Amino acid sequence: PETLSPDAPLWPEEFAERYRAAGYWRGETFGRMLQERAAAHPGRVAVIDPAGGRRWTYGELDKRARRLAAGFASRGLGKGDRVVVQLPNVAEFFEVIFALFRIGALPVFALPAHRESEIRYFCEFTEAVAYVIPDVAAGFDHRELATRVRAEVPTLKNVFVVGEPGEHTCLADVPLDADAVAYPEPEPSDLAFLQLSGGSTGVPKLIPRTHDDYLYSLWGSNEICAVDENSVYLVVLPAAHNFPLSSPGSLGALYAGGKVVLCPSPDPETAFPLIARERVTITGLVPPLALVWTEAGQDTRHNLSSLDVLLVGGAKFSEEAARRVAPALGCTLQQVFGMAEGLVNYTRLDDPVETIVTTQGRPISPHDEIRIVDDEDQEVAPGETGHLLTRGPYTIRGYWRAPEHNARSFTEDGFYRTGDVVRMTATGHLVVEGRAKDQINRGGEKIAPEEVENVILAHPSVHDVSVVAVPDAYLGERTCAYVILREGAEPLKPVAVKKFVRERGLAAYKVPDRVELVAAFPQTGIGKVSKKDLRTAASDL
Ligand code: J2J
Repeated sequence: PETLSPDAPLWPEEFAERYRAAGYWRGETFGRMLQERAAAHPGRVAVIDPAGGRRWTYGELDKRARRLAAGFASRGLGKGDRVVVQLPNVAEFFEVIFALFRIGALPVFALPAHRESEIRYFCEFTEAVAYVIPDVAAGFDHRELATRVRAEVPTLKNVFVVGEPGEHTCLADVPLDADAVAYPEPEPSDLAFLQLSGGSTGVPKLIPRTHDDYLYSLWGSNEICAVDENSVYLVVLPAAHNFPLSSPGSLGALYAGGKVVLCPSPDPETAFPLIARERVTITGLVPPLALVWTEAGQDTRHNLSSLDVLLVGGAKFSEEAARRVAPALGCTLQQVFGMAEGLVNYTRLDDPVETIVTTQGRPISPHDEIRIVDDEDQEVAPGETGHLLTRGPYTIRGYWRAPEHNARSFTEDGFYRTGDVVRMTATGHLVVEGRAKDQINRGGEKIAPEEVENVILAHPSVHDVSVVAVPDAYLGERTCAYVILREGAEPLKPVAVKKFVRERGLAAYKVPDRVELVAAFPQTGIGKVSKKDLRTAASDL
């Protein structure tokens, strides 16, 4: 029988016991973890934010988190409350999430690129009580968006702003004396936060992760990526994304007592001087960025000699590109194939080069169960390609408040249907061969076609729409929207469709790269739109 929390299915007790007995779930929480690190080495630097030249020690980060936790608690935030956190790569990100971890409130990890459509949905669906934003980031005023969303979402009482608050609350005004307010602490088996799924449906699904399971994924990753107290992790991708957060990411580095350096933008001009100055040892990139860094690394004047490991993942990294990384940047490449739902695979640092450049790694844990199956859920022969299903000590048993999705996305015995098509080599490494889910992977940024289609369908001139992936040399995939206009409708320029999507408040990376007007869609045998034929057509554009 499954252990059911009201909001999400968790691990059945026999599995939870097994993971505890194996020593994977150590009974820690994020709040206590940071407190212990701060007690052990208060003066060691934890977070470096080049903006304002800030260097917070473990002692300072912990003190800030405890003071902010007291302030949040005094404003009525508490255990189980959802708080949408949307911050760029700034030090306050860690102050905020560790404060929320302490009081047991659940950060909902929005990305900086998200706009009104996504944010309103996160706030509404999670019944968020608070929303944390920067004032202006990348030229966008988040305060105005927050004002509109707050007017529409009755649960949303607080908007906390890093910077100039406008009509909202300045985050700097929230902290109180750390002992000013008493609050109950979360248990290790409690939810710690809600992470976002890449999505293949009309609205993004939310991924409930517990302290126990996520902390295991961190120290498990640290062992595999050789992260220890001497490691310096550079956060290049958006800090809230699962990859830079946990594989092994900023939280892995903090777990190990290492340093986290925040990179305000991912280009080599910004990142390389930071690597040289802070002696960065490890970072993670999506494939398109890895290509740019490889190019730039060949003849850079910056000293990158501290860099030991470059993780590349989030989308398939081509073998030829993978071969160029180590020579150009003078570090070891580590491929990582992970997902916010759980399972993370790494090539090992001592794997032969051929394995590192031709596979996407093998699971963190001996208790990660892998099944590769055909369309009828039957296991394929060893080495054959099939659908990847997985179950294990840090892979969720269900999405948050989504019983119908869960019936489809999980097997009856609790395996997660990843939607990825893979094969396993004789050494147990996985090779990603494709994807069965209706998702577009635009250089690591995931797009659910249905979400974009729903927005375009709202245009009065549009009769029908289908969004598909187009192969792209740089991003791997780009998006193309095929549009059928209503009879008698004014012809619609492709730019007008893009503008419409943007104005509806969708993140910029979801705006179709290309729009094609057509009279009809190719159909499958049973009269459904054939996305396969559309993709073939799109690849010839
Ligand atoms: C091919 N496809 C990959 C890879 C992810 C570490 C690294 C990445 C993510 C991530 C993550 C891939 N080759 N190397 O959370 O902790 C595609 C698969 C997968 C989906 C998950 C982490 N690495 N993918 O990308 O939740 O399709 O997590 O199912 O964003 O990205 O996306 P996401």
